[in-house]
Amino acid sequence: MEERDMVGEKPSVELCKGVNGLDKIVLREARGNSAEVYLFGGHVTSWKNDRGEELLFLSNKAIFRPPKAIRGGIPICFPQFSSHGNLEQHGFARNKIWSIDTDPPSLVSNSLIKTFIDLILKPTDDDFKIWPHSYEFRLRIALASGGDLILIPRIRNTNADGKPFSFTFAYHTYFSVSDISEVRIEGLETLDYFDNLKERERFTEQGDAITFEAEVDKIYLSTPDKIAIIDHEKKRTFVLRKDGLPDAVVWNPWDKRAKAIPDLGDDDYKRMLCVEAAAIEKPITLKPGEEWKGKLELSAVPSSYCSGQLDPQKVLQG
Ligand code: TA6
Repeated sequence: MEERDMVGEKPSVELCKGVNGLDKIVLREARGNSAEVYLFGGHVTSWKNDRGEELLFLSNKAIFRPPKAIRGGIPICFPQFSSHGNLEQHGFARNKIWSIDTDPPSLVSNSLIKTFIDLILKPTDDDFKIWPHSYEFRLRIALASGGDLILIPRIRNTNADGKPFSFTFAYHTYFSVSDISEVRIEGLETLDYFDNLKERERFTEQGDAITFEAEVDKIYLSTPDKIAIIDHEKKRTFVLRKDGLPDAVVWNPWDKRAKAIPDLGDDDYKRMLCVEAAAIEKPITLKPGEEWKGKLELSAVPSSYCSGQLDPQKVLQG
């Protein structure tokens, strides 16, 4: 694998070649946490803690051949979530080759975070035929010193014809879990959701925490800014903190549907769970010159941290 250092001020950010020679950026934070990002899709494919444990699920059958989106990691759904519109499923951002943004406009963020990369996606002439809008989609991907993975998307309408545009958005995050039957989500109970398995009808969640024993494909609406995924067997809790992304999709294909997905192993559904910070119910509309900014911060903490002094409810409230 060919590797070279990028600019000196960011010594732990390296551009190298990944699967099939695709450009990949490796972020290494001083304490040993790391992340990998492909320019194809602006796609995070790996996030590891300081013990080298992988925290994201990536399918062994992932194809890594544009324009087929990579199965696993964090695909970006833009400008359309799922089939909620006329574009291809989940929009085109995950199918495009992004660029490194060498001179991004300043971003107010934690100045202690030194390990990050800025990417940008802009439309080509061909893209105009699919979605007739001019935009700049900037994405900062950062690793905080505690290992948190932070994603900050900024989308600007650069239309010269005075036209606004609307979009829906999701970070289709595949978390790695020990066994889906041992996992529960806290923070979504009692909320309304659209059930994709029941013609997107609207229901209200009745149970306590959300657990899994069959296929699930739901869009929870107006969700809290924090959601916890508790993995009992791994004794690990993922905490999602989000801003500007009111909805949360929960997806697990379970056995039958997993078999029908060519780039997913038959049993992979047991080891993955998608919890996706999103803006779907109310599309975001930008007038020319306007910019939308969101944020997703992912932490992985030992569950003891959540069940003792800091229980899941406290994680969500605190
Ligand atoms: O986010 C859930 C979902 O929209 C499901 O309906 C399911 O199809 C999944 O995404 C995967 O979509 P993909 O296009 O990546 O195969």
